[in-house]
Amino acid sequence: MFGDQKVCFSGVQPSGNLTIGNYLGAIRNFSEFSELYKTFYCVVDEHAITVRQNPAELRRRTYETLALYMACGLDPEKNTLYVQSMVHEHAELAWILNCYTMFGELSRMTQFKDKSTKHADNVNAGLFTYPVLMAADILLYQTDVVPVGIDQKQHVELCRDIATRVNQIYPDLFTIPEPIMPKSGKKIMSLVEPTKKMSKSDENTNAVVYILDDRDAIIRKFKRAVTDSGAEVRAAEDKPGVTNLMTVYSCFTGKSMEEIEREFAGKGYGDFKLAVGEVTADALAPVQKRFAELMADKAALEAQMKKGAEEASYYARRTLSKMQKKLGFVQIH
Ligand code: ATP
Ligand code: LTN
Repeated sequence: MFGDQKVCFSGVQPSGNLTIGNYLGAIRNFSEFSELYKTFYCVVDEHAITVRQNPAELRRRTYETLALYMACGLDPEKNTLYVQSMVHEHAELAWILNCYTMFGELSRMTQFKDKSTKHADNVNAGLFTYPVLMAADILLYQTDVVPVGIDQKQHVELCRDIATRVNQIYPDLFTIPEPIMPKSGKKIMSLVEPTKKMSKSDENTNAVVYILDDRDAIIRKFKRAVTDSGAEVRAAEDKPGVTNLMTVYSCFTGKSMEEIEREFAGKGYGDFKLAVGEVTADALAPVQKRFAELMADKAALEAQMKKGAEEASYYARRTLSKMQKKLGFVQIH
């Protein structure tokens, strides 16, 4: 809460081309909070450098992620859209919160375990303290709700633990946030290994449908998607491939799993996969069109970054300075 207004915060890393997992699990759901909440949506470039990035690509993707926020329906007049590194309070609060986070807690984070296995040559301290920076992002804005996919739930829970610990020493300093996940789409799976999360950093581009993929690529990837033995379009635990495609179809059409089963009864996987590709391409076409228009005006995106950072700083500064004062840091105005 800031004053009497509830706050919603979320972030996406500019660490690769955004996927339909990012879209269905997170970004698509952001706009539903715009009316009732004060909303902050951040492009978290400081999180992205926990794995090596090419600077030119990181810069380009930062513009693209901001443009995608807007192309997915976030109006910059109703939402604060900005880039994390342009608001220095994030890194400053993260340092302070590091001193209130336990080594053991961070060691238990599954994302750290996964990423340190995947990037075994670069298990840097930033990868380890990544969730602390994320806690700083959230707590700086006295956030009530954090819309995320299920893979981020553990990080939001750690953020709650950190905030509770700080509040025990300095009462009411932070609002305790709640993770919010969509009913359907909180974990879209890889098209090649449907027991693994679809991830924008997957090297196999056939496993991933990107928001910006063209119609042919989308249809081709779904046609090639790994399905299970049998030929029935039916959701089941032992049919992760088909179940995942049904989830995507359900997210884009609003139909329930039962309705989908009925619709494709007696039809083979081929017809079904084509239908999933078509609804996905149809849903993404307007986002792609708007994205292209926004990317054509770099100056407008930069003006938006500047405005967003100024808005965010106003709130971030208030929380940071409250924390610093409690800690005993000298403040001279
Ligand atoms: P990376 O592969 O680089 O770790 P990522 O694809 O997991 O990245 P993030 O920037 O870490 O993407 O995530 C942005 C948001 O998208 C988060 O809220 C995350 O939970 C959500 N998300 C990411 N992948 C999926 C997925 N496959 N299904 C549902 N939600 C997802
Ligand atoms: N860790 C998140 C991105 C992220 C985030 C946040 C999400 C950084 N800071 C604050 C919600 C709130 C991820 O998706 N990997």
